Amino acid sequence: MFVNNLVTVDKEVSNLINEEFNRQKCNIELIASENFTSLAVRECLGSVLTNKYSEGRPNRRYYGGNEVIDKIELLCENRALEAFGLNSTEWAVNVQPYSGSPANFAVYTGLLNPGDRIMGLDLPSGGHLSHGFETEKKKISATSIYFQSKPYKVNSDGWIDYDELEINATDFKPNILICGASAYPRDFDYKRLREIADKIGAYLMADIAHISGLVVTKQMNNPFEYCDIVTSTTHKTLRGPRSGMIFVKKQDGNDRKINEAVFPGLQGGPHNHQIAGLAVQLKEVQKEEFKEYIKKVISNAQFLGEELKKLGFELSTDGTDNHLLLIKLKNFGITGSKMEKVCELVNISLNKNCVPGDKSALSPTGIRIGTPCMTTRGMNNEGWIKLAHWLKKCVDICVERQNRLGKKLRDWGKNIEEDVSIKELREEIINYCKELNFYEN
Ligand code: DSN
Repeated sequence: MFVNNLVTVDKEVSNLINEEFNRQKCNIELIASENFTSLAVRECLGSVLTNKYSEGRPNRRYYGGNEVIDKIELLCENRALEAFGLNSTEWAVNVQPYSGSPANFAVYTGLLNPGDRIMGLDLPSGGHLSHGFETEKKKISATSIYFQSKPYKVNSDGWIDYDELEINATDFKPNILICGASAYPRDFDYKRLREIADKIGAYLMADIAHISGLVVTKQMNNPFEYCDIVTSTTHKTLRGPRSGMIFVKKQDGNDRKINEAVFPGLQGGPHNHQIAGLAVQLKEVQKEEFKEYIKKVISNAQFLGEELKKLGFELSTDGTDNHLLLIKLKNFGITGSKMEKVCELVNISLNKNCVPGDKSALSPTGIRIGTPCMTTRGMNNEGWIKLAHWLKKCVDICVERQNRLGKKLRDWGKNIEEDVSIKELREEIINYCKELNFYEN
């Protein structure tokens, strides 16, 4: 007989999960690509659905015993189409991708031949690795190893330069033109992108991983009006489990080609617990409460941006249309790495990020912050104002240490854990976080 309870079976892992629970609870989470799932989604993730193999498509599996799994996957597909307002005669969806990068690779694998061309927003301009990232010296993403890639970029103010994009696309003639980003605070001009794609005979693909919660609630432009393919992760603004989706127009047999690329091309058995969690969340996102939540995610990002500007922060594109802010730190004379480090020590999670004008992706001078997580926890205007001041305090700490100890990271960071101003700020933030909603309250 097996003992089932985690704390009995493995105290070490159980304690680590509790440790992570407390870290999340006592921390201001500003990673723009994260969120806190609902208990309902987590119940699916910890369910018996993880036990089942179901390679293949619903009702056409390579294993027996899938009568329930078929119903779950079909429910998830139907809800995905319904949530995004899509007609099943025109669009198909595959909910089996393990996450966003595998979803994107499956699209290229299904629709292209090795060596064909893709074009997406450059990583240092806010794009994603899986849109073909490579440096001059090295092909970094497999998407640039197996396909030829040439990026387009943002201008010095941080906006996508569509005129230059058109010139480059006309010259390079990608087979797939990709729009979508990981660190772009503005919306996309899908109509213009469609015109460019049509001019060069390319498929237009949107990767809405970051903004799918904003798209599903119609708070941003609708990529489905213009694109042939739309991919997304499901755990960011959508607030679902850690998974991926591919929507594809039923033209040229593309739905079949992409299904075959997902399995047997690239993946094995679908993660059925994730698919069930996604189905639950796709029901949730159709409720008025979720729309109100997303409106708050956006207004909180805009509110925080204005508060930060009052304190001397500079924002790429001077603001945001979505859930994230890209903050330039050059005017303070510090790097993103130093800011990330001090923030981490005071229990604020964010990440260093390239901003327009950065020469080296290894030493970015900006940070990226997002509002989805703390909006989920119910942070109000008073909290966002506090946060703006805390972030300014972190900048001041970085600058003070730099003046006293020098710019070199090793000198600057000497005994940083002992810094009294850091310890005091950390205490203040922990006390604040304990008052916010988390799973048990
Ligand atoms: N790593 C994610 C992000 O932080 O934007 C994208 O995949």
